[in-house]
Amino acid sequence: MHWTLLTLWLRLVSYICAANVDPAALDACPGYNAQNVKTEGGTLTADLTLAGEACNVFGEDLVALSLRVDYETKDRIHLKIVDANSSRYEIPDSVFPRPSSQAVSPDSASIQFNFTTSPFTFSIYRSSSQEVLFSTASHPIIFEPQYLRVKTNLPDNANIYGFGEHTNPFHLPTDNMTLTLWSRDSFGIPTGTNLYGNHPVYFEHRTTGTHGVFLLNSNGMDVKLSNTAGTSLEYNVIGGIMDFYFLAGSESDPAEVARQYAEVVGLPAEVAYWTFGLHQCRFGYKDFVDVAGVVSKYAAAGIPLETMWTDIDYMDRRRIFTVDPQYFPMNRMREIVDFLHSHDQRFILMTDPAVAFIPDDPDYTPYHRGKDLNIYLKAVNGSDFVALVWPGVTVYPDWFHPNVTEYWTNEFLDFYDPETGLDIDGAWIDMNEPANFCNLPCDDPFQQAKEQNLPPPRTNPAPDPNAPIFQNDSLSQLRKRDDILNPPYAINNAAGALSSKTSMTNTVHANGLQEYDAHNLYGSMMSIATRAAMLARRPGKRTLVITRSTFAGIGAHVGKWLGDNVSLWEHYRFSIAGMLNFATIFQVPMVGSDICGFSGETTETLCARWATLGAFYPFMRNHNQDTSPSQEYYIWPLVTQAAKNAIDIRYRLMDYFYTAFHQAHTDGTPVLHPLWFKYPKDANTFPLDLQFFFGDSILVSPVTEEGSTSVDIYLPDDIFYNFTSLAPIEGTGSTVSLTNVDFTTIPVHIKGGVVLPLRVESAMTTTELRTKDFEFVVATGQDGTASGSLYIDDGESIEQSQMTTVDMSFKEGKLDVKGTFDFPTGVNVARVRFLNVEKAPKKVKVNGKNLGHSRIEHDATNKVLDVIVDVAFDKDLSVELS
Ligand SMILES: *[C@@H]1O[C@H](CO)[C@@H](O)[C@H](O)[C@H]1NC(C)=O
Ligand SMILES: *[C@@H]1O[C@H](CO)[C@@H](O)[C@H](O)[C@H]1NC(C)=O
Ligand SMILES: *[C@@H]1O[C@H](CO)[C@@H](O)[C@H](O)[C@H]1NC(C)=O
Ligand SMILES: *[C@@H]1O[C@H](CO)[C@@H](O)[C@H](O)[C@H]1NC(C)=O
Ligand SMILES: *[C@@H]1O[C@H](CO)[C@@H](O)[C@H](O)[C@H]1NC(C)=O
Ligand SMILES: *[C@@H]1O[C@H](CO)[C@@H](O)[C@H](O)[C@H]1NC(C)=O
Ligand SMILES: *[C@@H]1O[C@H](CO)[C@@H](O)[C@H](O)[C@H]1NC(C)=O
Ligand SMILES: CC(=O)N[C@H]1CO[C@H](CO)[C@@H](O)[C@@H]1O
Repeated sequence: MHWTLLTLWLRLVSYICAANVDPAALDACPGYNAQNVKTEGGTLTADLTLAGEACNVFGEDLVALSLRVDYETKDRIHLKIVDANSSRYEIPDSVFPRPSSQAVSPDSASIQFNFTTSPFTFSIYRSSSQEVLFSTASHPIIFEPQYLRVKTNLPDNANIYGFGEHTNPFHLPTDNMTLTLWSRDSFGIPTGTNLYGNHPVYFEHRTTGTHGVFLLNSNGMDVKLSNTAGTSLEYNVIGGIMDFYFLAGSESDPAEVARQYAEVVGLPAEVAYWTFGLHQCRFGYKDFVDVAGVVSKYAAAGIPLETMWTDIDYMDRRRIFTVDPQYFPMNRMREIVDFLHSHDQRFILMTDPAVAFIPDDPDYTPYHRGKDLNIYLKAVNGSDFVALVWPGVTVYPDWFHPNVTEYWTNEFLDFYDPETGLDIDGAWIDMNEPANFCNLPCDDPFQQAKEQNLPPPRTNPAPDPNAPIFQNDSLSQLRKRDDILNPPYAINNAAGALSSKTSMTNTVHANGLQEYDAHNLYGSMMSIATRAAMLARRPGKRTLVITRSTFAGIGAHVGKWLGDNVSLWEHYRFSIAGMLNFATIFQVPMVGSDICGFSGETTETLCARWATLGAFYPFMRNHNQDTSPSQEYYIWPLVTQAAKNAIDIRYRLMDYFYTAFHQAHTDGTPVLHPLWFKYPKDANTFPLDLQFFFGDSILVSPVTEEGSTSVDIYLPDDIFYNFTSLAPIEGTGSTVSLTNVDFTTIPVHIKGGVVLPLRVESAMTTTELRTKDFEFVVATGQDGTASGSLYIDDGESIEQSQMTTVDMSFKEGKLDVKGTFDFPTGVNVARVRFLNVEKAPKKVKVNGKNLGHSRIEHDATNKVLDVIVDVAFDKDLSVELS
């Protein structure tokens, strides 16, 4: 048989196998017997030996395994099963540093490991209630060279959240659901397919508590949720080892499991204050005049633009670390960056990993420097592996290579040099799955580059190199495997074969690892290298790096945008679930979706609604595709107004959100919360993914249908306040219909029980915003009290020497604002507004002194008491009503 035919035939057979393996056949596998069980303190070890005749479903069953269980903290059990006879691929510690173990005694632990010996099955249960959280009972473990299976029983209608990246509902259907983890350039983010990033973690919520399970494994996998023969969750993994972290979570506070997950994957990086400002981007800005024009037009429309971005258009023939000399000449681009910086605005550019492969062009030095340092990923025969990306034929940096950090950092220092190059404020990295346009078998990438017209020639005329810009400046104001290309168990990769549209799985890293194992880490490793390069450019300052492909733990380094979506209502709605996955579960809080949609054609009303929803994404960026019509906010009057209204709310809340982000960086508390995080006993909240909390207390409930001005929202049994009127609304645990929701507004409620710190007004830049006075809004809860906190620092240094940390609390008619005021804010507390106040009090004392009546106003309709305080915000403050 011809070689390729044989391969095809084998591939076909393997697909059929994967598709047709009867779950019952897997459950009939022999499993393992546990022997030689030893316990010492919080550690248990055992030998596992195959318990019967091998079933060899996707290869030969390993005969001997080793089990090790560690009670690492009182809330975390680490369970590891490896091949007893030889070492297998495990994620290198350099990429994923393991959390340290406190080696606690099982007696003090809130979850317990339990097991049977023959066959070996295990369960994890809650110590307090003995409730079983994870159990492999009646599902034997299968461990073959390229197929690992672990399956747990779940309660009926289990509430499972996480795994990813995916475009499914936040509350995962348990009915016949396959979640595939294999980084993929997934244009259009089709529902039910594997997307860019890989986060093998889930949280399960019950009215009795919330726990989490993380499988530390970077190999391709299918996670299956099924309702046939009881509800179950099954891991089908094509390599690596079984390396589980079980997180106890808590019986009352769902956010606890998020904090425990952060202990395993790392706390999210703190970002600079400015990064919460508005970002504008598109693919298809034609030249520098176009880019400058967008900046001017935002200014002219009075919409606060914080950061201007440019996609690959700026590059010379789409080669990284170049500018097109005619369309985006360096001197004019530098003028734009200088202009932005002199107006307290910022600039960000796209950098892809793939380096144009043009050995005969001595002028393209980024290629040659990489070649000299030998940092390119290698094909099996040892030559540099070539792929096809935007510039045509390319090579990929190997992020495991010992010289790669030097290479990448130097290219950044050189091209982004503030004196001679482009002084960017953040970095945007893309195509790092890594993406490859070459169709398998990809035996002639040069030919395919021609067929695909890569890089495409520019069709628009070049601009006048001296064209004036910024005229309307209103701002001046390694292991041998049988088949590494087509393993016997074919995961449900939407791109087909594992190597399709990416690097070949048999390519080899400098440390000997193959892409088969390390593929899912590529984008994360590029992220880490890029952050290091950015920190080298501006030592000591926080940076912003936004990536497409991710792996567990990457939030400690970078942020993420949700990829190439479409201007569809479905994607507008989905963006909330996508964001909740990253911000709430995966510990990647700096996340957002392309506002108004990346591809396709947005409508005025969709873009208006999306501008308002996007104001509550942690990362707020309008971005679209070169083939789509422009969608900057100033294009339509309705969108301009919608954007202004929502950005006004966001900017006034920016210190509240910055405080939430600081908290996330400190202990892993999520910056966004699904409703069930706040109402864990209210089962009505479990499926909700069209409403969410921005920070702890701002409930966002967008309109979700085209053309509609109404929306049915759920209000739990609690007190809420209309953010605009500040009037109280009693939630009763039922649906409330909101009507006449204008296209320029978005329903926002304050959850009772909070003292919110707000800036009294918004501003055109975040720098200006920081000069505005504060006001406190006291929104009491059902028990009549309220509390909150506020953290302020210089907004950009990694190490802070002066910080203002304030706690606000209200009870029995008295608001106390107490803390340390080391960071000089230079602003006042202008006023305090007390909500749900029926009658004006007789007296109001500020710091113990009576306040004149002219400074007190009571709005009986909305029950708001407005107290003009006007004191410097540099010491403790009390406001007493009597
Ligand atoms: C592996 O190790 C076990 C005992 O640790 C032994 O019984 C077995 O024969 C070894 N060899 C292979 C190929 O599994
Ligand atoms: C622990 O496992 C044993 C053996 O299967 C079982 O009898 C016992 O009920 C389990 N304990 C808990 C709390 O699940
Ligand atoms: C399960 O889902 C797959 C893929 O979507 C589909 O082909 C299959 O028919 C479904 N099976 C059942 C029992 O619904
Ligand atoms: C600048 O203003 C002029 C005159 O008002 C107008 O024709 C032009 O389109 C504006 N340019 C930009 C980039 O806004
Ligand atoms: C690193 O780069 C140097 C050239 O500067 C080269 O001699 C060396 O071989 C490279 N290291 C590796 C491991 O390729
Ligand atoms: C290695 O293989 C690639 C194709 O996979 C081929 O283009 C290249 O010429 C080979 N290099 C050597 C040194 O054989
Ligand atoms: C909030 O108050 C504003 C101003 O009174 C009103 O227009 C809006 O409809 C109210 N929103 C909700 C959700 O009740
Ligand atoms: C959910 C959804 O509509 N996905 C679509 C996104 O766009 C791609 C490509 O245009 C479609 O294939 C998906 O169905």
